[in-house]
Formats: sequence, structure tokens, C-alpha cells
Amino acid sequence: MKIYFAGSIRGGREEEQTYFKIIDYLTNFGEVLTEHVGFKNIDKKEQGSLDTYIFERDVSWLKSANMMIADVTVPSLGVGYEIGFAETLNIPILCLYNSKANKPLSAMISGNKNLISKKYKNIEEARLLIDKFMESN
Ligand code: 6IA
Repeated sequence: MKIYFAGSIRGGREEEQTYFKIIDYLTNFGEVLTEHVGFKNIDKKEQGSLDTYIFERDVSWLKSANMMIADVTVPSLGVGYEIGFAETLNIPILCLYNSKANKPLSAMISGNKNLISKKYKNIEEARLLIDKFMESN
């Protein structure tokens, strides 16, 4: 099982610790292709990487993924793009949104019936939502 985790990088790293915990939990179900999304200082570490390289690598990982889990709490152009791309691949997509978020979730996510969008209050709730999603996919 290949899992693509999406979370904000240049959109803002305020939920970095939650990404790390979600990724850690997802490793119980399969291979997480994008573990680096939860790494501390990724926004500084990959400074030398070419954007074209990052884009092409991520798109090829996405094409090989069996499912996507996206944390959509922090609005991110990259995450939105990846969700739209994953939709065209017809893979199951779970969007997790922390209800403490500063900004309301985009209608392009919450209004899309092809996605499963769920709110969570804490990491325990996020884990339960992942369990449910995994059972039905
Ligand atoms: O627009 P954003 O940067 O917030 O987009 C985040 C999403 O795009 C994540 O889900 C990643 O899968 C992908 N992504 C964006 N940037 C990178 C990256 N390095 N490495 C891997 N995946 C990425 C960017 C480092 C840079 C800030 C120096």
C-alpha cells in the first residue's frame, strides 16, 4: 500500500508537528511516499532543490500512490493542486481539517463530493478518522 501524504510547506509550517504524527501513524498501514512533509525545517533543508525536480518527483510519486491523505488545515497551493491531481487518478482521498484552524476550509475542498473531508480536534480523533478511512478503502 503506497500512501501519499500532503501537507503545507510554503503555505506555512505551523502544523508541522501534526503532520509528523499523522505520517508516523500512517506507516502502520503502508509506505508513506512523502515522509519529508513532516520533517522539521523542510522549508529550509530543501532550499537547494530545483522546483522542477520537486514537482516532477512528487507527481510521479502521486501517480504511483494507492491513496491520498491530505492535511488541509493550513491553506496551501501545492496541497490543493495535489488533491485535484489525485482526483483525476481516481484514488481515495481523505482531507483532514483541524477545527482550531484560523481560516475556513475552501469550498473547493469541502464542497467536493469525490473527497472525504473530516474535521478533527486532536491527534487521537485524526487517528480514528484514518482508521475508518482505511477500513472502507
Ligand atoms: O505550496 P506548498 O509548498 O505548501 O505545497 C506543499 C505540497 O507540495 C506538499 O504536500 C508536497 O507534497 C509538495 N511539495 C512542495 N514543496 C515541496 C518540497 N520542497 N519537497 C517535497 N514536496 C514538496 C520544498 C522546499 C522549499 C520550501 C525549499
